[in-house]
Amino acid sequence: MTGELRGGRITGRGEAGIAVFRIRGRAVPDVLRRIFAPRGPAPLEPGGLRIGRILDGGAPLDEAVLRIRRAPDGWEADFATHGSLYVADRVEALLRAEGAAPLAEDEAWDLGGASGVEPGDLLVADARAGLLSASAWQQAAFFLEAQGGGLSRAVHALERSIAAGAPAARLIARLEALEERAAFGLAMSEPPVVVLAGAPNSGKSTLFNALLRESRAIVSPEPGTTRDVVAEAFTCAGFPMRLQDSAGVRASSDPVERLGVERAREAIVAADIVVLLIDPTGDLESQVTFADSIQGRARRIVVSSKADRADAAARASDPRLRALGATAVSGLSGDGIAELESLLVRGSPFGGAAGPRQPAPFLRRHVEHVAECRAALLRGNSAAAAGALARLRRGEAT
Ligand SMILES: Nc1nc2c(ncn2[C@@H]2O[C@H](COP(=O)(O)OP(=O)(O)OP(=O)(O)O)[C@@H](O)[C@H]2O)c(=O)[nH]1
Ligand SMILES: [Mg+2]
Repeated sequence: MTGELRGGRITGRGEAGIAVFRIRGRAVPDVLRRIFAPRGPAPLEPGGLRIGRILDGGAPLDEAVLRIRRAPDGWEADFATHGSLYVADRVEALLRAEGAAPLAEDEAWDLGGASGVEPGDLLVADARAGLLSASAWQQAAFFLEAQGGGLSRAVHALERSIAAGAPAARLIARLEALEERAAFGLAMSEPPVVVLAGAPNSGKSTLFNALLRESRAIVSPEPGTTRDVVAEAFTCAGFPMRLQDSAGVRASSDPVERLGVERAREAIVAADIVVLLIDPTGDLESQVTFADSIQGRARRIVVSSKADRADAAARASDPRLRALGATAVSGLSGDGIAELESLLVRGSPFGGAAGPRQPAPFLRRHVEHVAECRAALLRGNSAAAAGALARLRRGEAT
């Protein structure tokens, strides 16, 4: 890391509103003199923001906003240009022509946010990848905390306690607390799959659209409308989930509908949570039989649909519906949607005691290392336990 100049684009490659570049090293002041023309007469100094133009062979290429700060080996400059492919590629070429070596992974993303974390900490990089793909606010909050070093500091503290010879029972209790939150963390990386299932015409596609708050799936009074499994990312009370609409399950002579029913059955088997719709205005007997057939495969939430209809409300007290613990919901009016969302959160790994600001392992690799550490402590091998945690932070395989 003692090169004269390292640099490159620190935002992802591709067309975008802006592209951000970073250069580091002793040569930064000279390079900036050649490729950046600041607006105004003040010389470039560390501190503050400057507006100016990037120069390509002396001619203006684009406007840029520049920030300079002192770094251990010279200056560090970040600058943002417009994110067109042409401009970004030219800036990359200019930096290469200036002799810039690529930034190391941890230099590229060090925004100064993670305190108490060693450079190159892979848990921070893992969290950053999660943050970049976050689609729900609880998920963003969780990964922001981990990216700020929350999980890394928890792992570091454990390593220090192992080195200090803390009693194994206390260490194991702390590891178990981390493991208890693993399901919560893993669900942030691999959102739980929720499948809407039920008889044809029971209102699955209408509910699908209502939960997504957009008209995504075709709705029609014709039973057997949905054929394929339709999947969408779904934010449930701020938590990330995958929502799937499926074909209504019934015996059919239509070969395409039969394929659809087969896919629906596969989706039900693979689901983390099945929301089973029962249309109280339809034939209850066959729907209850279907409900019984999918008990135990996944978590099941039974919904009594079309709650806005008077004839549906009239059958809400039917003992068969009550025995299934059905919640009344209307995809059409929105009644019961908020209750269904809170049932979904409670039925998912997000429903436990863990919160987004608590450190939790969030990749399978993390969970394996934590388990390896605990197993080593149980064997009385504290060196192996510390090694497992060090590999966890460095991102090495178990
Ligand atoms: N009043 C009322 N009608 C509903 C509601 N949900 C669905 N419907 C009606 O019921 C019919 C079937 O709705 P869909 O949402 O297409 O039902 P589905 O379960 O997806 O049906 P398939 O795809 O055929 O299995 C349509 O005419 C809808 O307008 C509801 O909450 N209230
Ligand atoms: Mg449908």
